[in-house]
Amino acid sequence: MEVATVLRVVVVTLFPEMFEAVTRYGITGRAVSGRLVEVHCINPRDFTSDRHQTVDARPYGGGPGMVMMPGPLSAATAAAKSWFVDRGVDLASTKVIYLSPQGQPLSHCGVARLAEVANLILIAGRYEGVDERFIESEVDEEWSIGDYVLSGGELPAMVMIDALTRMLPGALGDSESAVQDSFVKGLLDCPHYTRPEEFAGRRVPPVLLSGDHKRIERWRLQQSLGRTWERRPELLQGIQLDSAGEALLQAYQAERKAEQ
Ligand code: 9D3
Repeated sequence: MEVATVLRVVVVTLFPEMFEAVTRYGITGRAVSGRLVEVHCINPRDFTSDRHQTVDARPYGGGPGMVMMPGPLSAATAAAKSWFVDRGVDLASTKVIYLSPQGQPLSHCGVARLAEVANLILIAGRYEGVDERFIESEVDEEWSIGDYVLSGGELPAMVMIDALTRMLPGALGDSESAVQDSFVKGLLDCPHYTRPEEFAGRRVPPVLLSGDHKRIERWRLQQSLGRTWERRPELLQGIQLDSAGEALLQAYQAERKAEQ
Protein backbone atom coordinates (compact mmCIF):
# COMPACT_ATOMS: atom_id res chain seq x y z
CA MET A 1 0.00 0.00 0.00
CA GLU A 2 1.04 3.60 -0.69
CA VAL A 3 1.60 6.46 1.71
CA ALA A 4 -1.39 8.83 1.49
CA THR A 5 -0.98 12.24 -0.16
CA VAL A 6 -3.41 14.00 2.16
CA LEU A 7 -3.72 13.23 5.85
CA ARG A 8 -7.03 13.83 7.59
CA VAL A 9 -7.13 13.55 11.36
CA VAL A 10 -10.11 14.05 13.64
CA VAL A 11 -9.07 14.27 17.28
CA VAL A 12 -11.49 13.56 20.10
CA THR A 13 -10.17 15.71 22.95
CA LEU A 14 -11.25 17.73 25.98
CA PHE A 15 -8.52 20.28 25.07
CA PRO A 16 -8.88 21.19 21.37
CA GLU A 17 -6.87 24.43 21.77
CA MET A 18 -3.72 22.40 22.49
CA PHE A 19 -3.68 21.27 18.84
CA GLU A 20 -2.71 24.77 17.71
CA ALA A 21 0.81 23.60 18.59
CA VAL A 22 0.75 21.45 15.45
CA THR A 23 -1.73 23.39 13.27
CA ARG A 24 0.03 26.78 13.62
CA TYR A 25 3.75 26.10 13.81
CA GLY A 26 6.60 24.75 11.71
CA ILE A 27 6.41 21.94 9.17
CA THR A 28 3.02 20.71 10.42
CA GLY A 29 1.61 24.27 10.41
CA ARG A 30 2.74 24.72 6.80
CA ALA A 31 1.22 21.35 5.81
CA VAL A 32 -2.11 22.43 7.35
CA SER A 33 -2.00 25.83 5.56
CA GLY A 34 -1.18 24.02 2.31
CA ARG A 35 -4.15 21.62 2.73
CA LEU A 36 -1.85 18.58 2.87
CA VAL A 37 -3.02 17.92 6.40
CA GLU A 38 -6.43 18.52 7.92
CA VAL A 39 -6.83 18.46 11.70
CA HIS A 40 -10.33 18.72 13.14
CA CYS A 41 -11.08 18.50 16.87
CA ILE A 42 -14.24 17.23 18.49
CA ASN A 43 -14.85 17.80 22.20
CA PRO A 44 -16.74 15.03 24.05
CA ARG A 45 -18.00 17.76 26.42
CA ASP A 46 -20.19 18.95 23.53
CA PHE A 47 -21.92 15.53 23.61
CA THR A 48 -23.22 15.63 27.17
CA SER A 49 -26.79 16.30 28.23
CA ASP A 50 -26.48 17.23 31.92
CA ARG A 51 -26.09 20.83 33.04
CA HIS A 52 -22.50 20.28 34.27
CA GLN A 53 -21.43 18.73 30.95
CA THR A 54 -19.99 15.76 32.82
CA VAL A 55 -17.46 13.62 30.91
CA ASP A 56 -15.86 11.71 33.82
CA ALA A 57 -16.97 9.73 36.84
CA ARG A 58 -15.59 7.72 39.81
CA PRO A 59 -14.31 4.24 38.93
CA TYR A 60 -16.59 1.31 39.73
CA GLY A 61 -14.83 -0.81 42.35
CA GLY A 62 -13.31 2.28 43.94
CA GLY A 63 -9.81 3.67 43.74
CA PRO A 64 -8.23 7.02 43.00
CA GLY A 65 -8.96 9.35 40.13
CA MET A 66 -11.70 9.55 37.55
CA VAL A 67 -12.52 7.62 34.38
CA MET A 68 -13.86 9.05 31.12
CA MET A 69 -17.47 7.95 30.59
CA PRO A 70 -18.14 5.93 27.42
CA GLY A 71 -21.28 7.85 26.35
CA PRO A 72 -19.77 11.25 25.45
CA LEU A 73 -16.70 9.56 23.89
CA SER A 74 -18.90 7.32 21.77
CA ALA A 75 -21.06 10.24 20.61
CA ALA A 76 -17.92 12.28 19.80
CA THR A 77 -16.49 9.34 17.82
CA ALA A 78 -19.77 9.06 15.86
CA ALA A 79 -19.46 12.80 15.08
CA ALA A 80 -15.87 12.21 13.93
CA LYS A 81 -17.11 9.50 11.54
CA SER A 82 -19.82 11.87 10.25
CA TRP A 83 -17.13 14.48 9.60
CA PHE A 84 -15.43 11.98 7.28
CA VAL A 85 -18.69 10.87 5.64
CA ASP A 86 -19.61 14.54 4.99
CA ARG A 87 -16.35 14.84 3.04
CA GLY A 88 -17.08 11.80 0.90
CA VAL A 89 -14.60 9.58 2.76
CA ASP A 90 -15.40 5.85 2.90
CA LEU A 91 -15.39 4.84 6.58
CA ALA A 92 -13.66 1.60 5.57
CA SER A 93 -10.56 3.75 4.94
CA THR A 94 -10.58 5.18 8.49
CA LYS A 95 -9.17 3.85 11.75
CA VAL A 96 -10.00 4.73 15.36
CA ILE A 97 -6.83 4.97 17.41
CA TYR A 98 -6.71 5.35 21.19
CA LEU A 99 -3.50 6.84 22.59
CA SER A 100 -2.79 5.09 25.88
CA PRO A 101 0.09 3.89 28.06
CA GLN A 102 -1.19 0.32 27.43
CA GLY A 103 -0.78 0.64 23.64
CA GLN A 104 1.93 -0.68 21.32
CA PRO A 105 5.04 1.50 21.55
CA LEU A 106 5.24 3.80 18.52
CA SER A 107 8.33 3.42 16.31
CA HIS A 108 9.35 4.56 12.85
CA CYS A 109 7.94 1.28 11.51
CA GLY A 110 4.59 1.90 13.25
CA VAL A 111 4.42 5.45 11.90
CA ALA A 112 5.14 4.16 8.38
CA ARG A 113 2.31 1.62 8.69
CA LEU A 114 -0.15 4.21 10.02
CA ALA A 115 0.83 6.59 7.21
CA GLU A 116 -0.90 4.17 4.83
CA VAL A 117 -4.21 5.01 6.55
CA ALA A 118 -5.09 8.44 5.22
CA ASN A 119 -7.96 9.05 7.60
CA LEU A 120 -7.54 8.71 11.34
CA ILE A 121 -9.68 9.31 14.39
CA LEU A 122 -7.41 9.84 17.40
CA ILE A 123 -8.86 9.49 20.88
CA ALA A 124 -6.94 11.48 23.49
CA GLY A 125 -7.85 10.49 27.04
CA ARG A 126 -7.51 12.40 30.31
CA TYR A 127 -7.82 11.35 33.97
CA GLU A 128 -7.01 7.65 34.68
CA GLY A 129 -8.19 6.58 31.24
CA VAL A 130 -11.39 5.70 29.43
CA ASP A 131 -14.11 3.13 30.18
CA GLU A 132 -12.93 -0.24 28.78
CA ARG A 133 -16.25 -0.83 27.00
CA PHE A 134 -15.56 2.19 24.77
CA ILE A 135 -12.20 0.67 23.79
CA GLU A 136 -13.77 -2.73 23.10
CA SER A 137 -16.63 -1.36 21.02
CA GLU A 138 -15.02 1.54 19.14
CA VAL A 139 -11.22 1.37 19.07
CA ASP A 140 -9.26 -0.39 16.30
CA GLU A 141 -5.71 0.13 17.62
CA GLU A 142 -4.11 1.31 20.86
CA TRP A 143 -0.72 3.09 20.71
CA SER A 144 1.69 4.49 23.31
CA ILE A 145 4.59 6.87 22.64
CA GLY A 146 6.88 5.33 25.25
CA ASP A 147 7.25 4.11 28.80
CA TYR A 148 6.89 7.33 30.82
CA VAL A 149 3.83 8.90 32.41
CA LEU A 150 2.12 11.85 30.72
CA SER A 151 -1.01 13.72 31.78
CA GLY A 152 -3.17 12.75 28.82
CA GLY A 153 -3.28 11.66 25.19
CA GLU A 154 -3.09 15.10 23.56
CA LEU A 155 0.71 15.37 23.35
CA PRO A 156 0.95 11.76 22.06
CA ALA A 157 -1.74 12.56 19.43
CA MET A 158 0.31 15.58 18.34
CA VAL A 159 3.47 13.46 18.23
CA MET A 160 1.62 11.09 15.91
CA ILE A 161 0.33 13.94 13.69
CA ASP A 162 3.84 15.41 13.45
CA ALA A 163 5.47 12.07 12.57
CA LEU A 164 2.71 11.20 10.05
CA THR A 165 2.96 14.63 8.39
CA ARG A 166 6.67 14.06 7.77
CA MET A 167 5.82 10.89 5.82
CA LEU A 168 3.65 12.77 3.29
CA PRO A 169 5.26 13.37 -0.06
CA GLY A 170 5.45 17.17 -0.35
CA ALA A 171 5.23 18.02 3.37
CA LEU A 172 8.96 18.57 3.67
CA GLY A 173 10.76 21.26 1.71
CA ASP A 174 13.73 20.27 -0.48
CA SER A 175 16.28 21.18 2.19
CA GLU A 176 14.33 19.29 4.86
CA SER A 177 13.85 16.10 2.85
CA ALA A 178 17.40 16.12 1.44
CA VAL A 179 18.46 15.20 4.96
CA GLN A 180 17.46 11.52 5.27
CA ASP A 181 15.95 11.10 8.73
CA SER A 182 18.25 8.90 10.80
CA PHE A 183 15.58 6.36 11.69
CA VAL A 184 14.69 5.99 8.02
CA LYS A 185 18.18 4.52 7.50
CA GLY A 186 18.01 2.78 10.87
CA LEU A 187 21.04 4.74 12.16
CA LEU A 188 21.53 7.72 14.44
CA ASP A 189 22.39 11.01 12.75
CA CYS A 190 25.95 12.27 12.31
CA PRO A 191 27.10 15.40 14.21
CA HIS A 192 26.39 18.77 12.59
CA TYR A 193 28.48 21.97 12.54
CA THR A 194 27.94 25.53 11.38
CA ARG A 195 29.60 28.94 11.81
CA PRO A 196 31.92 29.89 13.42
CA GLU A 197 34.87 27.58 12.57
CA GLU A 198 35.98 27.74 16.23
CA PHE A 199 33.66 27.77 19.24
CA ALA A 200 34.54 27.25 22.91
CA GLY A 201 38.07 26.29 21.84
CA ARG A 202 36.76 23.54 19.55
CA ARG A 203 37.34 23.50 15.81
CA VAL A 204 35.05 22.05 13.15
CA PRO A 205 36.38 18.63 11.97
CA PRO A 206 38.76 19.56 9.08
CA VAL A 207 37.18 17.05 6.68
CA LEU A 208 34.00 19.20 6.62
CA LEU A 209 36.04 22.19 5.35
CA SER A 210 37.87 20.12 2.71
CA GLY A 211 35.32 20.49 -0.08
CA ASP A 212 35.85 16.79 -0.86
CA HIS A 213 32.20 15.65 -1.02
CA LYS A 214 32.96 11.94 -1.32
CA ARG A 215 35.19 12.05 1.79
CA ILE A 216 32.57 14.12 3.66
CA GLU A 217 29.83 11.62 2.83
CA ARG A 218 32.02 8.73 4.00
CA TRP A 219 32.92 10.57 7.24
CA ARG A 220 29.24 11.28 7.97
CA LEU A 221 28.26 7.65 7.41
CA GLN A 222 31.15 6.57 9.66
CA GLN A 223 29.99 8.96 12.42
CA SER A 224 26.43 7.63 12.09
CA LEU A 225 27.64 4.05 12.35
CA GLY A 226 30.01 4.82 15.23
CA ARG A 227 27.47 6.77 17.26
CA THR A 228 24.84 4.08 16.72
CA TRP A 229 27.33 1.44 17.91
CA GLU A 230 28.20 3.52 21.00
CA ARG A 231 24.77 4.83 21.97
CA ARG A 232 22.17 2.44 20.53
CA PRO A 233 23.95 -0.84 19.72
CA GLU A 234 20.58 -2.66 19.51
CA LEU A 235 19.75 -0.63 16.38
CA LEU A 236 22.75 -2.16 14.56
CA GLN A 237 21.27 -5.67 15.05
CA GLY A 238 18.49 -4.66 12.70
CA ILE A 239 20.68 -3.73 9.72
CA GLN A 240 22.97 -5.58 7.34
CA LEU A 241 26.12 -3.52 6.65
CA ASP A 242 27.88 -3.80 3.31
CA SER A 243 31.67 -4.28 3.29
CA ALA A 244 32.29 -0.52 3.02
CA GLY A 245 30.04 0.17 6.04
CA GLU A 246 31.70 -2.67 7.96
CA ALA A 247 35.15 -1.18 7.24
CA LEU A 248 34.08 2.34 8.28
CA LEU A 249 32.69 1.04 11.59
CA GLN A 250 35.81 -1.05 12.27
CA ALA A 251 38.02 1.99 11.68
CA TYR A 252 35.85 4.03 14.08
CA GLN A 253 36.07 1.29 16.72
CA ALA A 254 39.86 1.00 16.28
CA GLU A 255 40.21 4.77 16.76
CA ARG A 256 38.06 4.66 19.93
CA LYS A 257 40.21 1.83 21.35
CA ALA A 258 43.44 3.73 20.51
CA GLU A 259 42.11 6.74 22.47
CA GLN A 260 41.76 4.72 25.69
C1 9D3 B 1 -0.50 8.01 37.17
C2 9D3 B 1 -1.66 7.42 36.47
N1 9D3 B 1 -1.38 6.02 36.15
C3 9D3 B 1 -1.89 5.19 37.26
C4 9D3 B 1 -1.17 3.91 37.36
C5 9D3 B 1 -2.01 5.60 34.88
C6 9D3 B 1 -2.04 6.60 33.82
C7 9D3 B 1 -3.26 7.07 33.34
C8 9D3 B 1 -3.30 8.01 32.34
C9 9D3 B 1 -0.88 7.09 33.23
C10 9D3 B 1 -0.93 8.05 32.22
C11 9D3 B 1 -2.15 8.50 31.77
C12 9D3 B 1 -2.21 9.50 30.67
N2 9D3 B 1 -1.37 9.12 29.55
C13 9D3 B 1 -1.82 9.00 28.30
O1 9D3 B 1 -2.98 9.26 28.04
C14 9D3 B 1 -0.92 8.52 27.28
C15 9D3 B 1 0.47 8.19 27.32
C16 9D3 B 1 1.44 8.22 28.37
O2 9D3 B 1 1.20 8.61 29.52
N3 9D3 B 1 2.72 7.80 28.09
C17 9D3 B 1 3.10 7.38 26.85
N4 9D3 B 1 2.22 7.32 25.84
C18 9D3 B 1 0.93 7.72 26.09
S1 9D3 B 1 -0.30 7.70 24.96
C19 9D3 B 1 -1.42 8.29 26.01
